[in-house]
Amino acid sequence: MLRYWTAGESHGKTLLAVVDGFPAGLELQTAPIDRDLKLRQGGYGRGGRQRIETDRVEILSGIWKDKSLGSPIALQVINRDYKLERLEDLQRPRPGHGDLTGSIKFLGPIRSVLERASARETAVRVAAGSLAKQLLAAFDIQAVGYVIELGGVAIPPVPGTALEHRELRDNSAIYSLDASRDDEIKALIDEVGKEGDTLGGIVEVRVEGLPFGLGTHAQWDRKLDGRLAQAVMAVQAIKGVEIGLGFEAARRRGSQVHDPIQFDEQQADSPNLGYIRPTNNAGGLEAGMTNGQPLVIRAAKKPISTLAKPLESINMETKEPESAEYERSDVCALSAAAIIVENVVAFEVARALVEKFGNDSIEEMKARWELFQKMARKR
Ligand code: EPS
Repeated sequence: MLRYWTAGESHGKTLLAVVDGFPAGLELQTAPIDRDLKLRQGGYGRGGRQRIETDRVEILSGIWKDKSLGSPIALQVINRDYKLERLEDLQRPRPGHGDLTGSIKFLGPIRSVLERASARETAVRVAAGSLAKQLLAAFDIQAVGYVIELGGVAIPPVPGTALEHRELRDNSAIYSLDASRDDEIKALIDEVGKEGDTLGGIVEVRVEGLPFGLGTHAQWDRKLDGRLAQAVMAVQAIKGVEIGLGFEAARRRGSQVHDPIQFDEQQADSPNLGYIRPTNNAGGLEAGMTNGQPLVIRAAKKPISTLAKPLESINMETKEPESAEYERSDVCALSAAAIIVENVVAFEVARALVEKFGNDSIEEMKARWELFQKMARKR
């Protein structure tokens, strides 16, 4: 089993992820992880914290001569803005944050909850996902996330491969696939920021090169669509997840939803084994398993809950009405969410990959992948 946990507070000493069950023998690089960390810090609308931090990963264990050992891999991203011991508590909980509920649940200070609830923790989730992407890349599986809607303004995705999408995304200040819309969206973020407000939106992740049969129909907690939904929903501020057509499928007739099955001998050697679908409304998943088509998943992110023009709240001591607390924050972190969701999706796909092909060594995984493709081609 491939899994990970994280530790660390937003203004604590460091952020850590322990990745367990990563196969042995894969050459690992820190540069692609650092690139993802930098992307996560970027995007138009980010706040002052990102000018303090220069997130970089350190691989603390599980590696020897640049190759994975098969033992747990500890990843570290140090917080430059370490000041937790000096910070005071908050008295006026921010609506939309974990402040009120967390301080009641744990019978403790708001600070103790907000420090861990903060989206700062996604830095090490990105590091873990980025490591998983190096495993996926060994099988020519590519994941890419981008913004498709911001503050109610649609920026529709364009057709293309994952590599083409990544290039387009990396050329956009918003991380959409259409940089010609950047100025319009930046103006919107500026305007909303001046009003002391925040913006959310929708990101999409596509994963290409997937074989048949990752995940299973056989048990609810091993269905890949369910696991992806959990991983994505567990990203801070995500309030909705859809796969393929998603909610739109509910509005259409069956004939307008399900993807016809065709066969193209020319593609028999690719991971889809030659089975092609003229549409991909299922988003690459049927019965909780990958079906050889690209995986397409979207996530809706609510606007950041720390508002410069705060909403109504109460003072926890006096119970009198007062404006919510304001701490330095971002107007919009949707671009970061495109990177975060890309990486948490990649981790779940990698987890399903090792479940199917084993996680002792990369060499054995590759042999089993080849064998499966050969056997499946005979079906
Ligand atoms: C974040 C770091 C945080 C916030 C943001 C995400 O830094 P600070 O709280 O020191 O300004 O910019 O956190 C939140 C949106 C939140 O709600 O806590 C980061 O690195 O992503």
